[in-house]
This record gives sequence, C-alpha cells and structure tokens, in this order.
Amino acid sequence: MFENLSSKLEKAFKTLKGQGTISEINVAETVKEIRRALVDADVNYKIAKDFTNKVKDEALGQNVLTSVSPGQLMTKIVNDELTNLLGGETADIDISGSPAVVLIAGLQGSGKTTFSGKFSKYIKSKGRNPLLVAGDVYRPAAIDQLKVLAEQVGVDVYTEEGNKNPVDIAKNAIKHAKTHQNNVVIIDTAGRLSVDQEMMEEIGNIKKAVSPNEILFVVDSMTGQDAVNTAKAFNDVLDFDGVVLTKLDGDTRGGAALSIKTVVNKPIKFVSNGEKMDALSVFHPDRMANRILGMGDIVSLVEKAQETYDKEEAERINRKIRKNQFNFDDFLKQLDQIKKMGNIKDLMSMIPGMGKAIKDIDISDDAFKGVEAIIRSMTIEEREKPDIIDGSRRKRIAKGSGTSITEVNKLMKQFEDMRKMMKQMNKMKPGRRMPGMPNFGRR
Ligand SMILES: Nc1nc2c(ncn2[C@@H]2O[C@H](COP(=O)(O)OP(=O)(O)OP(=O)(O)O)[C@@H](O)[C@H]2O)c(=O)[nH]1
Ligand SMILES: [Mg+2]
Repeated sequence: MFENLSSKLEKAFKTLKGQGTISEINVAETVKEIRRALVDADVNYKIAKDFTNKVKDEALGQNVLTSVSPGQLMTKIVNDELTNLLGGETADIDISGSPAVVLIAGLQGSGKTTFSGKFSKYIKSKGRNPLLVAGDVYRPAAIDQLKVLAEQVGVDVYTEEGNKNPVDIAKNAIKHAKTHQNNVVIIDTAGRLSVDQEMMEEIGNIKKAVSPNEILFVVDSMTGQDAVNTAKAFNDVLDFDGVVLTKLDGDTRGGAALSIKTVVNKPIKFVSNGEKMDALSVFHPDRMANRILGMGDIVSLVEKAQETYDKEEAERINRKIRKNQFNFDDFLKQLDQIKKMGNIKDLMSMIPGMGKAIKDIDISDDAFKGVEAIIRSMTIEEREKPDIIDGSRRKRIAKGSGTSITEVNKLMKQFEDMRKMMKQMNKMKPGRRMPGMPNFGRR
C-alpha cells in the first residue's frame, strides 16, 4: 500500500541527513521533494502545495529544538500533517436507534455490495443483528450476490424479487426489520457507470424515505483523482456521512485517500483491502500516516490478531507443545489461523521497517501453498507421528502434493528443527507458555 509514496518521502528526508539544523535552504529543497512525492501519488496539486507550505512553516517555526535531528523533526512534522490530511481523528459510526439505517452509495463496481457484506459482518461482531437489503433492482444477479454474502457471513437478508422500486423496498425492509429484531438495516444500492441524474435522484429519494443514520459513500481507491471528483458529486446531492475506500490492496498510489477529506470534508470511515469478507478495517488517520512513513502499525496488527485468533485453539496447541506432541496437523491449523488474518504482505507491512524491506518481494496468500499441499498429502497417521515418514513415504508425498522430494525433505527438516527448539524451550521453562508462540487472548 502506497509503497511508492513511502519511498519517495523517505528520499525527501534523506536530503536533510547530515545537516546540523533546518534552514530556509535545506527545508525548501526537502519540501519540494515532498510535494513532488504527493503529486506523483495523484494528490491534487493545490492540496499538495498547501500541505507542504504547512510543513515548511512548522519546520522553520520549530527549529529551536536542538535535541532532534532535522530529519527526525521533519518526519514528525510530516507525520502530524499527514494525519491531519487523512482526517485527523478516527471517525465514529452511528448505529444507534432501532433500527439504525445505513445507506450504501457509490459508482458501479466500486465495491458497494462487497462492502455491505463485510460491514454486516462487522456489525454482527459488535453484537448487533443486521439486515442486508437488496436495493439494486436492475441487475438480477445483484440480489443473488447479496444473498450469497449474507449466507456466508451469517446475517439476515431482505429482497423483493420483481419489485423495481428501491424506495418501496427500503421502506418495506425497515418494517420487516422492526418485526424481526434486526437493529441495523444496511441498504445496498445500484451503481451506475458514471454520475448521472437518474441515479442521484433515486438515491436521493431513498434517503428522503428512510432518513438514514449513516450514508456511506463507497469509492474505488484505484481511481485516484476521479474518486475525489465522484465523491464531490455524490456529496453535493447526498451530503453523506463518511467514505469507504476500497481496493487498497491493489497498487493504488494513495491520491484518493490523501485528498478526499480536504475536498468533501467528510471522514474516511472504513478501508477495504481484499475481496474476502474480513478484509475490512476501521480507518485510523494516525495509523495510516505511520504506515506511509514506514513506521509500521503494530496496534492494528495486534488488534487484527485479537479479532481473528481462536483462543481455545491457541491454548490447545500450547498444551501440545508443552507435552512435545506438536504435529503436522497442528502446524496446518496454525497456518490456517495466520491466513485468516488476511493478506500476508499487508500484515507484514504493519511491522515497522518491514514494508520497505518486502516492497518488491512477491508474497502472496499462496505463500504456504506448497507446505500445505505436502501436509495434506500425508496420511492422518503420518501427520500425527512424523517419525514414521521414511524415504518411500516421502516419495509418495512429493508425488501426491505435486512438489519434489527436496521440498518434502526441506519441510521435514524445518519441522524437526522446530520441534527440537520447542523441546529445548520446554526444558528451560517448565510449565511456562512457549515464548514466541501466539498467545492472543480476546479482549
Ligand atoms: N481486490 C479487491 N477487490 C474488491 C474489493 N472490494 C470489492 N472488490 C471486487 O470488486 C468487484 C466489484 O465489487 P462489488 O461489491 O460487486 O461492487 P458494486 O459497487 O456492488 O458494483 P455494482 O453493484 O455493479 O454497482 C468484485 O469483483 C469484488 O470482489 C477490495 O477491497 N479489494
Ligand atoms: Mg452491487
């Protein structure tokens, strides 16, 4: 995410390295580079200029501090200003009332329906009982898509096949929610290829009819400045409450994220970074600024782990490790746990300094595929008692998993080393939890 911007900003700070203090001259140069980095990231020129003017004033004003180097000072200032640019504080979402109504708007293909599914899952995890409403009456497949997502995340869905009036559907859905104990109604709507009058009228009418607590505008971050223009058009008509930025897992340059708040003066509330139902995060401007500056985002990483980690499973595995019984089956389950947390590269980039280190390395979610295939080609007995895996079994496993004997040997060796390490640690700290093994409790 935003790797290019990150490395360009870092380069901009480098020009200050070795300089004793901040001066008009060296600041001017750094600021020029920062501006270029922002414009290259598709941030609107005027926003980039205002941004760097602020940074410059701050830097020259704060130059009395001698304990920090100019590079550090500049990083701090840019971090603060980036946080402001991204919206400052983390924005709340209003789901009070019974039912609360959330209306989802945006262009075609921006990710509204996917977000509706993810959002309903998020709402459910907050202990509420959401109802997903199919307000897209133009594509028959749209209703099915929402039904599938609802089923997948285990929430209720309201559809009216044959009814072509989204305003009526929305009103009926709210009635339905009241009699079915659904306390948050999420209305997915139809998108159009571009902003057009008819769509705006339709969504405006839905708004009037249901008075939503929240109107969330969904926008594809890959569309850069267009995203910002679309946001403006929607906001003029709908006066929405927040923005959902989707597809941050693609190679978006970041311009949309960095410009939208300034242009529409509405906060980004959620970001979505993948097609899976758990690829959704609450947006925190300060954490995003940290990530852009390569400072990582450990807080989000830990939260993510807490959300997805199965505590009982972790304890079960810890017990097995203490008894020196950790086997391939447990290993496979651990891999599943890690994968549940989401995109691996994205996770790793939350560790300070890591984003840059892995920028050009291709770490896909398939990273464990070979290992998994090998383990899945083992019999239950082999997984539980790896010691019985001899040469001929290895040959069979390699064939069955479509890998090679070398790869199987490598995994066996790694697994053995791991078990040895576990054994040693058990000896060192009798009865204690394994250091380095996950121990994520739920809050
Ligand atoms: N990589 C990635 N793909 C996404 C994300 N969000 C949505 N998509 C994909 O984008 C495509 C369009 O998503 P939809 O949710 O159907 O978009 P929509 O806004 O409902 O589209 P219409 O109903 O046609 O207006 C689908 O293939 C989604 O899987 C995301 O955060 N990352
Ligand atoms: Mg849709």
